[in-house]
Amino acid sequence: MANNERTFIAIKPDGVQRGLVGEIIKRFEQRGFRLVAMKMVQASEDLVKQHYIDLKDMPFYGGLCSFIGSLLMPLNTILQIWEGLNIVKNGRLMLGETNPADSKPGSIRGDLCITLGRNIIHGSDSLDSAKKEIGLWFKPEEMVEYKSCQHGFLYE
Ligand code: DAT
Ligand code: MG
Repeated sequence: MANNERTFIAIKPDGVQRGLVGEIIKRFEQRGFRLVAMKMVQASEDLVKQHYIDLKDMPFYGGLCSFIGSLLMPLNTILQIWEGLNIVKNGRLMLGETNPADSKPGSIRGDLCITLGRNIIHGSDSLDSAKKEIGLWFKPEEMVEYKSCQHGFLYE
C-alpha cells in the first residue's frame, strides 16, 4: 500500500473566519499525515465553479460557488495538500458526513460546525478527484519536497 497518497483539503471561508484553521491542521498533523503544500487564496468564482462542476445541476450550486468564490464579500480559503496512507478515505472519515447534523462527534464537521451550507471544509472524495483538484488549485512548484523525520515511527 502506498503511503504517498495525496488528497486536497480546503478550509472554506467559514472555517477561516471562525478561526478554525489551526484546529483543522492540528488534526491532520497529529494523525501523522504530512503537509505537502498550503496557501491562502481569495478563490475566483471560475475556479470554484470548475472545482464543483459535478454539482452544476444542483439547486445550491450558485450559492455554494458565490460564497467560496468571494462574490458576497472578499473571503479567504486555505488550500492544502496532505499525504499519507489511504489519506483520501481517511481524510473523508476525519471530515465526517457532508451534513454536520449527520456527522459523528470526533469528526471535524461533527465537532466544529452545524449546518450543511457552512460545513467549513472540503476533502477529495476519490483518488481521481484528488488528482484533479490538486491540479486545479496548485502548480507543481508549490509542492515542496522534504522528508518527514516521523516517517519511520509512523510506518513499519
Ligand atoms: P462534500 O463536501 O461532503 O464532498 P458534496 O461534494 O456533495 O459534499 O457537496 C459540496 C458542498 O456543497 C458541501 O460540502 C456543502 C454543499 N452542499 C451539499 N449538499 C447541499 C445541500 N443539499 N444544500 C446546500 N448545500 C449543500
Ligand atoms: Mg464533494
